[in-house]
Amino acid sequence: MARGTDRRTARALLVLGAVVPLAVAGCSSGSGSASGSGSASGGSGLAGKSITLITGVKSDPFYITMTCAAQAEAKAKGIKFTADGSAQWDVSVQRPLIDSVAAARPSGLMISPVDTAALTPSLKQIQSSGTKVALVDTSVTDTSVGVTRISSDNVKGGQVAADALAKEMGEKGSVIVISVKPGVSTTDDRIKGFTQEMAKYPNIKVVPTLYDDDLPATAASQIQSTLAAHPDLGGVFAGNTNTAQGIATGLKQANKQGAVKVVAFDAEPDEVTALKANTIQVLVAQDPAAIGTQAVDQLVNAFQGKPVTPSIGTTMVAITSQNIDDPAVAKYLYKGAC
Ligand code: T6T
Repeated sequence: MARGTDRRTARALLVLGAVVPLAVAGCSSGSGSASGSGSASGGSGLAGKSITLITGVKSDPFYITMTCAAQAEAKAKGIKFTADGSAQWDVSVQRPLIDSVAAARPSGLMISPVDTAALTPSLKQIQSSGTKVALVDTSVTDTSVGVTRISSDNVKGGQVAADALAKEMGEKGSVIVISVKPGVSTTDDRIKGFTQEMAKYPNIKVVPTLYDDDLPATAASQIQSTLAAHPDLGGVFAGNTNTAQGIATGLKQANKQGAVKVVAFDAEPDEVTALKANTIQVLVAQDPAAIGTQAVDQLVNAFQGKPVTPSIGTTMVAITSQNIDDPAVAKYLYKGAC
């Protein structure tokens, strides 16, 4: 495809989700867990302020990218910054991290709660003790939690995934969604948008969604059993990174790569490799760096008594083999380290 066409494709797709001015994300050193401190002057109202970030899964490049950007932004503002994340997508694993924040009482908490309800009481307690809470990526149902919520428009991302997958499948055949687990705001919204949009394609049958607990090995075996049960399986929507990795592995093991079309959320390095190998056809990439940067900025506003934006949507882009090398797409590719 001609370079000019690539550029038009990328630009057209950049309007996914709310279009907001994006800050340039920077990185210092470190990996998924990070800390650093700066020296805010007393006059800025930021002296002694601190932010802690707790991500969904520490080793996930989506959250590593968010952490790198947040760390750099906090450093630029002269704010002490620490980050940690769950070892896996599980309430019982994330809860002790939240408990330690409750004890440390930082000025600000950025958190990606792994469940829409289970962690709400702890977050409300932290908030009532004076810590300003920013929900980043995932959120909780109780709208009293968080001075700001920053994420992609995940319903929209699911709709885009459905249209892209329907096109890849020639608008016929069976399709399945494999996702993390029920009760996760982001992935629930993706499934909602996907299912609504797929209803527009009468010759595509959507079989019941499967959940892999964010475990690639589970997704790999689920796609293989789905292939056995639905020989006309033409497409899969992978709800996130780990799911996509597992599906790519499972399809390769079944020698079905390229034959069964895959649209996946996110753009971590292994997914990009699978896209280039045509095991995955479309990636709906988010902008985790923008989420991290803007959350720090909003917390700083809260610390300084300035207006805080309660809800911010960050952009996404649909990446294909046609636009993967376009410079406009580069900033949406996730990092494995800062
Ligand atoms: O898709 C992202 C994130 O948006 C979601 O909430 C959980 O999974 C990821 O971290 C990717 O693995």
